[in-house]
Amino acid sequence: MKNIDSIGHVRGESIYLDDIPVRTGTLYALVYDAPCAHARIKNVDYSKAEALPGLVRILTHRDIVGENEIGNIFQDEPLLAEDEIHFWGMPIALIIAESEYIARQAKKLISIELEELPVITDPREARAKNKLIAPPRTFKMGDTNSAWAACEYIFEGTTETNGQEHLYIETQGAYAYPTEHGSIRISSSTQGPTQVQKAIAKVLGIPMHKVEVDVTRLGGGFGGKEDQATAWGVLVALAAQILKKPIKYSLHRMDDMRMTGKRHPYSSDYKIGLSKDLKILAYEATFHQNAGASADLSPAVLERTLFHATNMYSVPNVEVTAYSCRTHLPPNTAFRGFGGPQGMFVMEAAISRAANELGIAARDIQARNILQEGDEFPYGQKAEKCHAQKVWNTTLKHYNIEEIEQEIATFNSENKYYKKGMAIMPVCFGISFTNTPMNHARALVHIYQDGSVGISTGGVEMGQGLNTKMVQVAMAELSLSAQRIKIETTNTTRVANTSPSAASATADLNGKALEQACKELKKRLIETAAKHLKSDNSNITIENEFVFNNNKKTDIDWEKLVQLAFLDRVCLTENGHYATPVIYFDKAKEKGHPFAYHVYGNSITVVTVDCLRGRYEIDAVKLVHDFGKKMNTPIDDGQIEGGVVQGIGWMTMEEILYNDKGKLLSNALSTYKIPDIYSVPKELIIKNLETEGHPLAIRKSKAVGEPPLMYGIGAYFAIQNAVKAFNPNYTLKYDAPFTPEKVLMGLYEKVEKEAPVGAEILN
Ligand code: MTE
Ligand code: LUZ
Ligand code: MOS
Repeated sequence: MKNIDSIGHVRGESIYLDDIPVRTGTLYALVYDAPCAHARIKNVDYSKAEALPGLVRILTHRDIVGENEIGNIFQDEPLLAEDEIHFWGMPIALIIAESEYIARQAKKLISIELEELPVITDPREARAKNKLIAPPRTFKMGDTNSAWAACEYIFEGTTETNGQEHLYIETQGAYAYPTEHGSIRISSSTQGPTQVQKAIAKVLGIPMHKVEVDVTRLGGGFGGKEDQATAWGVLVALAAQILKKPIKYSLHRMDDMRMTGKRHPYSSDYKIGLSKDLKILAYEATFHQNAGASADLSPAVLERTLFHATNMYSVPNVEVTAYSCRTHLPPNTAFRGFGGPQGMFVMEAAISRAANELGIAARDIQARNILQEGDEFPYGQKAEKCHAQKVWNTTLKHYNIEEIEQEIATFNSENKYYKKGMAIMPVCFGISFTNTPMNHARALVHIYQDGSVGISTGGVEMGQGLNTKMVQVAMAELSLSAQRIKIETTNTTRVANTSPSAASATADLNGKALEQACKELKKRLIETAAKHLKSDNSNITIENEFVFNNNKKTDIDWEKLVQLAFLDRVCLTENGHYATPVIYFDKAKEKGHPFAYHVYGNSITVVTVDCLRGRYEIDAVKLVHDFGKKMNTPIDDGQIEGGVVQGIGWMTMEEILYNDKGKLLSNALSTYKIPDIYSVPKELIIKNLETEGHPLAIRKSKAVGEPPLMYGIGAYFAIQNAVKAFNPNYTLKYDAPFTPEKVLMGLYEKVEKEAPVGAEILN
């Protein structure tokens, strides 16, 4: 089935926040944000700005009736700065004007007096100064201390992974207007409507039932709107409450890049020990997460790093510790993979390092340590329905790894200034919010008198194809055609207390709730049919919009059936509720069964490095992915393609830079390079691993949103191998992204100066 949004998107008819027609009298908001990263505010002078014609009001923390607090996991994040600034871009005041242009003019007229304070941007420095968001966490299995003695080889090192800007096409934004009885209605570009509702209620000092949050769809979220859409929603709601006017705020791209958090940079240490026959006997790692100025989702991200520290390998002795370090950067947040990629990079770096030292291929170590059915993860869950070995073998066989390696060797021996490199990147990703209480959802289904169906769920469409999958679920459960089904906006008054659309679990959780609701409605309709046909419920089926009695088609079609039920006063509305069974986690022991299931995959990445320029191309990413019983090929393959390219961007070109004063230097698309059409692998082949699918996945079709991003990690190691092929003196470094500048430096690191490189070409 095609994505139900395709035609609307192509015609420009799909509605995003900025497409909502504005009401008469709408005013425009703009944040006045901190011009430094850490300081005490001595005085802010708004008087010149306030005198500007068309300026309506400037709001500060003093205007807040409720609490000046939007922190979610921890209450450590003021909406508007009070006495102290914690990061460059921290909101200080909200300018409200008759137009965005006037608001921008007014912003220039505000002046501030500050007493600057020391700035920390480095997580290791924060740890040394004991600036932690929360106490560190350790996952432990076996006993690494005694295992080292049994190891033939031990290697230690450090790694760095940088942040990543979400660059959703639609920037953050919200539009609020007051309704009656002191209530407020907000359209928000958020992955978490309930989170926005809750924070508004708290800041405005009103109950949640007075706040209605509505979301049609997002122009991308990628985790950046899981928690960080909240501030903008609260700000416009606050202004609407005070001014009793509709207030709109849609962020300028550069404001969004400056003020919002990104993927967490990590600085990590590893120690890996292997037996003579390359079995990984012990693995230790210490992760320093750069959380930024407040907690946001950092503790949850940190935990997912620990959960994925050993990726798709079985290691008997593991001890991994993670520190969430408070710095003066914008609070970092969820980003596709949610700490998982950061953890897996360190493991792959350790393997790469060991392989290089031993003069073997990384895949010799990888192959020897693949997770097996029944193996225990360091967090206590056992690998069940484990496809790790199958996905590994299928990849190597299907794509003929020996042939790929031979081709690369031949190419490299025949070419002096172009070198190819290859890497294998397996992925094992756990599906469920690691915080067990978040794994639930609801769906509200109305069957209208004419037989058409309206569905509301708690899930947010952000380009991942959720709504199409929800249509497919209802079609299957009610035996209906797609045209009869409409997916409504996501609205807190129709579906309440939702978890954000995240953790790749949205289709599973909301789809299962929807299945539940449809099953109940179908039961009622079958009872109606049985009554009218004077038959037994068990004899009735509904197929292709017709009632069958004892497998014989009757003259009752769907519309007639709904009419009969309506006249019989049968309830044609149902609310389904689903909570993932089986899962639990004991944080005191750091053991449990946190995931409904795991997604497995494996990929081969081949690159060509231009050894004169340091540029590279991704020749191919060939992968085998465990989709389960795939319910929508175009959508799921699209998720893989997008995830792979986003992962390659993180690993190779997207370089977030702050100066030591905490100012974002990569603050625009001219200074922050994201993948374009030329960055896409020349060949991207997706093979479906044939399996049964998983009963806890929606229609046995496994979650696919985040896992593919981690295939992109292969690009780092493939480029590294190509650099090594050109320059044997190059010392392996694990400092992502591997930008063309770093590649060039690596190519000529410690190279003897005989003739200028490329001289013979010039001659
Ligand atoms: N795909 C598109 N097109 N846009 C997005 O914003 N977000 C990703 C992934 N794929 C995203 C996307 C992230 S971070 C997650 S968690 C999942 O989609 C969320 O959707 P799901 O739970 O339905 O997979
Ligand atoms: N969000 C969250 C997530 O709150 N918990 C999670 O485990 C998670 N995992 C991935 C992405 N977002
Ligand atoms: Mo995705 S990082 O769970 O929004």
